Amino acid sequence: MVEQQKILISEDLSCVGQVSLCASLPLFAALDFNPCLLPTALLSTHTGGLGTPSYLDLAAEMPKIIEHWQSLGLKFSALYFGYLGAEPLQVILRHLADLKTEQAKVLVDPVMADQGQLYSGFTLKYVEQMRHLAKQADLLTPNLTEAQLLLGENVSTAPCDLATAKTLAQKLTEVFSIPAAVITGVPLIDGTIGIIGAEGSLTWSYQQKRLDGHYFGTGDIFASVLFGGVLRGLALQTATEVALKFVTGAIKRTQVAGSDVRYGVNYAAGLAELIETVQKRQEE
Ligand code: PXL
Repeated sequence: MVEQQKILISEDLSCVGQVSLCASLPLFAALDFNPCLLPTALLSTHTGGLGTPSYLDLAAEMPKIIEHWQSLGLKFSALYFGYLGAEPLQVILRHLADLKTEQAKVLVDPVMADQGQLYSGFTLKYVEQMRHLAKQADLLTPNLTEAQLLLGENVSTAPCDLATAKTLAQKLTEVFSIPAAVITGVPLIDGTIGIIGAEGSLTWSYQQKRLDGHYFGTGDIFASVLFGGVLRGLALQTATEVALKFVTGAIKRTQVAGSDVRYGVNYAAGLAELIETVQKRQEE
């Protein structure tokens, strides 16, 4: 048996709703990683449609956790950053060098906005701070609104043409001097939703039919599977395809069951197939 790679996952723990840690942790474990957690906040639920959640910011605790890890000589070769919050983001920016090895791979999912609007509690100052973390990414996975905010462009939910979306993805890699970016949830002119990737001079896209409704946690699930796939050795474009298929399956299962979507999508039923797919694509 080879030793499992430890991965640092830093984002909130929303206790109900299958977003953030509640989704990333089982996904990375299923993909054969050893998940190490740096929770940024503890919430009773996510912030989308389940009333007003309790919210405990963990920024004061995070440095103590990191300090203990330093006494153990713990550093990570893979780091995943999702929903952080203003103070936790400062802690991460201050301590990133203490947390990562020299060759580490870093995914930054700059969770802060969607559909043209900042999430509640996030400000333009947060966007500015997030630009600093974006520069540290090996892979950046914003949705369209987050990409526009990071680039300081006008935020628009109007459909894009594919060429413009590809330029946007490439611009992210150039402006932040990073190897790769994947933009999710891009409404395209033909009525489909695009996932647009840029890695060096290569760009690609996947399009799918727009699925009705808003599904919480799907961005977190997508980014986790994407990063897990890449760390397992899949090409970024292949990992994008695998992650997209996994998320689409989870949404479809949830629709068929008629579940209350505020409680998240049923990704768990797709885990066995995901493990098999990643294994197979790894051997290609
Ligand atoms: O899935 C993104 C996310 C993460 N964390 C919290 C959220 C959301 C989206 O609503 O509310 C607390």
